Amino acid sequence: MSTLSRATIAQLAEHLENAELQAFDVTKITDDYPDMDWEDAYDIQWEIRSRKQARGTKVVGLKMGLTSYEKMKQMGVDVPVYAFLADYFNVPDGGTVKTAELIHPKVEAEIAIITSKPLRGPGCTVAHVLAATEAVLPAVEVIDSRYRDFKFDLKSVVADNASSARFVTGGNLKRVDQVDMKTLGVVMEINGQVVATGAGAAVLGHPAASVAMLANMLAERGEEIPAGTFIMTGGITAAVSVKAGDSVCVRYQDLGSISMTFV
Ligand code: OOG
Ligand code: MG
Repeated sequence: MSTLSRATIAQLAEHLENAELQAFDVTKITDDYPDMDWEDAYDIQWEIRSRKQARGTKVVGLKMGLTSYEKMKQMGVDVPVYAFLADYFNVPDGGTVKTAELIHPKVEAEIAIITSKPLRGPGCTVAHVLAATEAVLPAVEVIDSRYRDFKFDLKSVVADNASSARFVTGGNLKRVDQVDMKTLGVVMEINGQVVATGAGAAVLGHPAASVAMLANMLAERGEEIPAGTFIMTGGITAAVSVKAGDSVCVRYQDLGSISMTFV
């Protein structure tokens, strides 16, 4: 059940998308719409997605967020969320991220998969996800909440496309039977210093559980995960703030490393 009118959803989508495109921060939308519900929040996110697609932007993947206890603790929330990845979010491995286009970026080490078959909930499990995983690969997400000081609640962050801003992928692509996503270790370095470490199990016990949850959440809107979808399963550690001049390198057990420089 949604509570907001179509006109309000369209207006909030435009407001949040402008904040993203022009890199200015805004107050959280639940301050003005305290009664908005989950469906309203996802309606706004899907409206932002439609606005981008209408301009020719391609959706190149999906992501889960707030899937690790570190992240939930950092942000003071308790339920995972999903969002979409647009083509222009993608930065090549070893590339540069322009901080002038962002508000207050943070980096996250994630494990990503590419599906080989469609996944449809409800009732999607880790087993279904493993059987439908074409490949496992490393990814680093650059998040950039449009909300002032990264202060938000779950509905506000869902509407804001879960803070999605940029992502880098690359490294080595492995078949699902060649890696153990659960014990897979990651080491994040900024300017050569280790700033965070973790393992795949930080993500809901197993990164594939995050994808199963995505399929089950999409099912509530009658949507599925198509075959061939790139999915980032969520930050393993708390997100780390970065600024112009920083170089980030994340090393993944068995999957190589990913790096980028902030300018
Ligand atoms: C929301 C996005 C979280 C993740 O991987 O947990 C996310 C936020 O923390 O701003 O992408
Ligand atoms: Mg993330």
